[in-house]
Amino acid sequence: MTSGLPSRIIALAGGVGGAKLAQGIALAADPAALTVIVNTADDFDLYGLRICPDLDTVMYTLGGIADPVQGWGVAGDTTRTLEALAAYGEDPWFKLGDRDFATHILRTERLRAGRPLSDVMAALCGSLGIASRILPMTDDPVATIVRTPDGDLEFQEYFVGRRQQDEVTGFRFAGIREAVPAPGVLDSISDAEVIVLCPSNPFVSVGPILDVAGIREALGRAVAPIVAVSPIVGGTAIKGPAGKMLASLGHEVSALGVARLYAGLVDGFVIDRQDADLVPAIESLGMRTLVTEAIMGGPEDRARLAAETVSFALPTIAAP
Ligand code: FO1
Repeated sequence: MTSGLPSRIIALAGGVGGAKLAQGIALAADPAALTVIVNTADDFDLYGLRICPDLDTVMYTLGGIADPVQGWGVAGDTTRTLEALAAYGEDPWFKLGDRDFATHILRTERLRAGRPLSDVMAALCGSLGIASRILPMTDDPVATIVRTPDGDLEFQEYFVGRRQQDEVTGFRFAGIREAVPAPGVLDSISDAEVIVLCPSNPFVSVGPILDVAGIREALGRAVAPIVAVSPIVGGTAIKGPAGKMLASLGHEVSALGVARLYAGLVDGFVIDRQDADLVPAIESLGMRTLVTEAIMGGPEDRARLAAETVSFALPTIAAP
């Protein structure tokens, strides 16, 4: 491998933050070396279509067509379809662009024809020229339900509809007990040379992936070192509600708070320079630390963090 990075790298990812690091890995290593296992518990139905936000965010990002500002959706997309829906009196609360609609239409048609989600996504990714493998955590329907003082909310109602304002008192992943890993998920974990938990929300992005039957156990058995990148920098989530969730669920809102959630699972933890004072406490959990610039800007920055993260993971391969 010319990059010097391994040829079998696994990333566990949610949406925007996960997609950025996954893109960094694809840029720093051979794109074909990367398999991304993606959360599907944010998936839902809208206008009769199956929407898979995290899978699409990873697909558009690795395909180089993601909106660079939002991180989700397609760059330069128009909203004529939503405008037409609004003219019929609909409230287009979830912003689906016109090109994005094409993804949902085709996916829904193919799912209705009986094809599994993993197969449908592989075909869509192939059409976009993506050399990395993007796997849903499961082909089975799983839905995050967010518990709040006002009652249970479907994930996108909480996240987009109510702008993450509600206090979160817990979660439930409906369907998780019946879900089995998508084809390739367990094999890719056991074959991996390095496994990276992306800087995604530990509760609602990485959490559901770990809860699919057999995945946590496969990670426990994996010969590859497992490293996580903190989604919390300087006591604040880089993006999204992870900080608020840590607080309301009684955890410390810091990289240490996230490291505690991953204790026993990961061998290493990557944190930002701002959090360097947390190194002794994190290492006391039984993991090594890498202190670096953990906030990613553009592709060069993503590739830099990815290369540092994968290289940091590697010494444990050689460890006796
Ligand atoms: N996030 C928003 O905050 N508002 C939106 O209207 C929105 C639309 C959307 C459409 C397609 C898609 O793939 C993602 C979209 N997202 C939107 C992001 C998504 O809700 C979240 O990033 C994830 O579910 C959390 O990981």
